[in-house]
Amino acid sequence: MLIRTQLAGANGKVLGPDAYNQAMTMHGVTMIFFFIVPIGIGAFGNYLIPLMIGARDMAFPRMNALSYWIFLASGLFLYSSVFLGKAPNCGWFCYTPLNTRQFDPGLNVDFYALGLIFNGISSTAGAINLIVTVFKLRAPGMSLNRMPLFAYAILAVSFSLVFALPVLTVDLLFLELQRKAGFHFFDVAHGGDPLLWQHLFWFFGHPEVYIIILPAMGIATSIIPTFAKRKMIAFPLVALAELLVAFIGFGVWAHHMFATGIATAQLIFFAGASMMVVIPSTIQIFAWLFTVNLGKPDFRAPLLFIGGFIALFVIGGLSGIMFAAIPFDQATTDSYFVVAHFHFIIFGAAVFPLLGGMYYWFPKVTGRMYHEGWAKASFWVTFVGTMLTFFPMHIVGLLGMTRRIYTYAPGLGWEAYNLAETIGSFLLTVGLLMVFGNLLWSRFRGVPSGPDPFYGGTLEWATTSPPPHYNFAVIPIVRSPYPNWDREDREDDVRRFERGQLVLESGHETPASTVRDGVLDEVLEMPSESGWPILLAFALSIVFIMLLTTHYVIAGIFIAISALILAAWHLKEPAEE
Ligand code: HEM
Ligand SMILES: [Cu+2]
Repeated sequence: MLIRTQLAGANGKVLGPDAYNQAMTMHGVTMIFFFIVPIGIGAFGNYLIPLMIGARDMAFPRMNALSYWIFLASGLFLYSSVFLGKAPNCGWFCYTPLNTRQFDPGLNVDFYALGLIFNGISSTAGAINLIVTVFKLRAPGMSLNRMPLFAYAILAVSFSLVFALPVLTVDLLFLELQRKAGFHFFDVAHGGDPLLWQHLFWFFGHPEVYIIILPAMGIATSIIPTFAKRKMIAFPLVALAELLVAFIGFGVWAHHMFATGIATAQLIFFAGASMMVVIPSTIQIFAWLFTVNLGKPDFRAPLLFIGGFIALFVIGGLSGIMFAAIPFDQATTDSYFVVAHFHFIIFGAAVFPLLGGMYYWFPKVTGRMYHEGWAKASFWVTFVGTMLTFFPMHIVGLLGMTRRIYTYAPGLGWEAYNLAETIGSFLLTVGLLMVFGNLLWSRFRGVPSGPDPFYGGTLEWATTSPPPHYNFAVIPIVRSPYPNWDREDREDDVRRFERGQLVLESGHETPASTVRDGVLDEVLEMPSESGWPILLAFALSIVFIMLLTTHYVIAGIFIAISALILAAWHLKEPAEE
């Protein structure tokens, strides 16, 4: 909002150039690494996956805690730079040579590099945890072709994180070694290459955009069947499309580098691959639309947000395909047309399903209903605000406004569009406050919802609202992708509970099953509460602070302490005793 206020008119005086660079960079870095990725896998993934697959917990509960504490610690680490006035100021992709000590000598870039390496540990551990949970902790009978589409989306995201994040970590490591120890990875004069930074960054960066959107696609495939009152059409194709989006996403990174002078003969492959992404994306769009049209849609707030998502995703997707055409990209790269494109995709196609998902699963999380009328109003205000904020950016971009400028001169024909964008962003803010206000109010005043107010098809609706910490009193047996609609099986759960079958009530037990067919394999004894994760996160925070302030000996000591904590963590697992 600071950025938008500064750009509302020509010659803005709200932020000076350095303050603007810090605000713009922190907007991008926070939104990508500390909001949209963690809310997808860390919040929705963590909360829903065990419930949807009929498990009692994630595969590695203590590593899960570690992921959370490192997420928090790395966020505090990075945000301390804001209060020190030394926040990253090089843009969210922080290109070289701007990121070198010669051009950015302060701690700003070191906060960026070390903060993201630190944060990467959390996401990588979280991704591994989700992969093992989805593959090994599904309820008996939940074979891969009966797994919820949300789980497919989360699986695709987690594999993308595991393959993409190490590349970013290496790139950031190279940067810190060049800044602190005089290495020459990106230094032409000593045989390095500034484009290496971009290749490594976007090899991570493009899959990152699918890591952002796939949880949202997973939420859409959960909400649509419930409110269309029918199963998703082409289930296997939609599952495959979710995986394909992630896979193709690893072969397009150089479309961010169409204007760097790389030979066209090389670029055309990336242009072709970028166009190919349309196929799995459109398969999903048509499957969503046909399922709604062939069903009996009930446009309650969650489905409305999904409707908004589809409309904004199509607008953002259409401008995306335009960039795959190299000449068009070379004319518009780094203009506000790009900023418009990725906000339609990120805000429209990722945030809207997240907001719809908050409304959809609110009754499950709290046991209370949100206010439907207020929710519908919050949708329309947010939708109109989104269109007004980001659509004019297309036009002012084509009129030549480049991104990252902290102000502009009058008389270029940009004022009206920027003013509209800023008014839109305030309207959008009102919409978001209405969503959160509704949820906060309903948390205390909402009418009781019961376990299954919308009659959803997946397993989270088969247990109480809120669910007990062990999720299911009796482990459900699954025979279709929509087990909660298999009423007979759910009634059989009660009978099995009375007979004590698959109740698993001694200690911390959860079933494990085979990867493909979901056949009950063994019963796992899960670890119990532990202080090791928070202790390890704390020790690692000291390591990163010492690396930032170049106290390498103390950093070494705390690396040793972290290793000791990790060893102790595995020595005395109470469960085994
Ligand atoms: C809430 C409403 C939002 C508004 C009003 C907004 C506004 C803006 C503006 C005006 C810029 C361009 C800054 C410039 O080039 O100088 C920008 C950049 C950016 N935004 Fe947003 N944005 C919003 C939401 C989001 C969300 C939800 C995400 C991602 C989850 C996001 C990610 C980014 C990124 C990555 C950049 C690029 C920063 C850079 O150039 O380094 N934005 N945003
Ligand atoms: Cu890309």
